[in-house]
Amino acid sequence: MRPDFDVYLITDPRKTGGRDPKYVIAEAIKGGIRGVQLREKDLPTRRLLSLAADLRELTRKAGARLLINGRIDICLAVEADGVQIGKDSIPADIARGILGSDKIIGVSTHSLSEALMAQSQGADFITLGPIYHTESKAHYGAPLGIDMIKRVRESIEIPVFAIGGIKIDNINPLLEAGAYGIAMISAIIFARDIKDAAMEFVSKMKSFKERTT
Ligand code: TZP
Repeated sequence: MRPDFDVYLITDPRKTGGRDPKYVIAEAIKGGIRGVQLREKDLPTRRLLSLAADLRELTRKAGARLLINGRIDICLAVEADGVQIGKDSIPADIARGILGSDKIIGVSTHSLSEALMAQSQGADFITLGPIYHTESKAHYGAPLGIDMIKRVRESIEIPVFAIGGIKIDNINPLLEAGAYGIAMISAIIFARDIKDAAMEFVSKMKSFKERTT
């Protein structure tokens, strides 16, 4: 299923400035975010399940999508909208076999070959990055740069979300290069005013799309 959101917010417990993830996501939703990925890799399963259930309630009330990083079991248990598959997760084609066509499957990619593989395995969209420098993913090495978005876009049909170092003032080149959406952690969840930061991204995205379609 094609994602019906274009600003994709990813959680990270180390980036909330000590604030409760439920508060953070609630504020982001008030600011207009309609795509959320729960990515809490260090939480024990029962705490993850409980947080996922709370976020499911929040997102459902707002008509926002909730994807769970790497955990098909949690996705099914809380009736989330889908999963985000990373290198250490169950592969996308196996996830698709389990989840069927009604769930959204996003795949995290870092190169053209990973993007091609994700599409061939039935991903609905990919995240591609880090495009810009980001502290979170310094271990991925040098940023891929804008040209990689163009190359990937020319090679695959599914939507590409640019990720890594996304800030309000650097999104236009990503969209001009063909990114369908943007995905971020710190620019929203570390913001002092989360709702305002979310609103800025959502409205900038909207005005870019209005100008170009
Ligand atoms: N994948 C590639 S870069 C990245 C992920 C999860 C981190 C993005 O974090 P930020 O704070 O938006 O740069």
